[in-house]
Amino acid sequence: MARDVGSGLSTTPKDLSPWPKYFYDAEGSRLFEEITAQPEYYQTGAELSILKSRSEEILARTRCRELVELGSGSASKTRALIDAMIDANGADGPPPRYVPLDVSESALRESGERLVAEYPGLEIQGFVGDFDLSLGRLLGRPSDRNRLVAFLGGTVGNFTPQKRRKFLGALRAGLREGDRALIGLDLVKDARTLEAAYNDAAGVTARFNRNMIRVINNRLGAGLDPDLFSHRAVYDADLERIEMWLYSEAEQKVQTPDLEARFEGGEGVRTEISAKFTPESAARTFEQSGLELLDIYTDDRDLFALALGGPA
Ligand code: SAH
Ligand code: AVI
Repeated sequence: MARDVGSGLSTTPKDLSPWPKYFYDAEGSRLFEEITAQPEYYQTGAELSILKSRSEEILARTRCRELVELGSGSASKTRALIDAMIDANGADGPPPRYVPLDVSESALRESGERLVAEYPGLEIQGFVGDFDLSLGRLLGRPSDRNRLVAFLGGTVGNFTPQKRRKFLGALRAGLREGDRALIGLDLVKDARTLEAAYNDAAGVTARFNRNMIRVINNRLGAGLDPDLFSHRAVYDADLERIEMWLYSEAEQKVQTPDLEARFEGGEGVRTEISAKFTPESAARTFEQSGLELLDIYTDDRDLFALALGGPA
């Protein structure tokens, strides 16, 4: 982490967006859940509506008995897929299995405990880990079932373009014949709707953004003052992405054995990108990674999409 943060704070402009995982300690996971309940943050409701209306069709079509979920978080939307997987599987063959992976241990434990209680017939094997590093190992586990690998929430948009290609390439390489991938993509739309979603009136996204500074303080002893940072999120229509930034209102210095950095007063650091897709850019993204795009499902307001793919 010291190496990542050190390199992110030594570029001009400062850029921590290649490492969105540093948002998600227990407090970051809690704040993300709070974001999903904000009226401006349309993604969660839109994706849930697609999952509710299409899960049955997706599971009937893919006939998967194992649901692998990357960056599962609270897994609250996943129930639609789990229900459909259980319904689509007759009494024959191995029981359905759910395999979530998340870097946030608290989110994984809480969601796992809830699901164990709710679904007595479901096998659950959760993994705490970083999908940047362990996707190959996760998908390389032996399995006697067709797998549906879900990556919900639009988290694929948080990768830099280079990391996105690498990640989807690794996902493609890990899919076996009969496996499918289901990837949530937030869609391009007017800048006002997008910027409102990342600058909610209650200030929850601002707190989520500042939480990255707290994580850096807690883990690296950086001693930055989170309250000196102001939050801004802007939509770049050319790059089709939201960028979240934090601006230090005063000069601040970090000097630890592992990390040295300095913020000028007014200097910013990009903390997150969140790419938005069109059906065309989604198809291009899949093609570049060797994934065959089988279908794109959208909600009735075309806010969000779920792309279903398989090994090409
Ligand atoms: N899928 C959920 C959560 C999305 S938030 C939803 O749709 O609501 C993004 C999730 O990805 C968080 O739970 C976070 O902890 C996890 N995450 C972020 N970077 C990660 C990484 N490198 N490896 C594993 N999980 C990661
Ligand atoms: C997890 N990810 C898809 C969220 C997003 O919308 O990019 C994270 C987030 N950042 C600010 N608000 C929500």
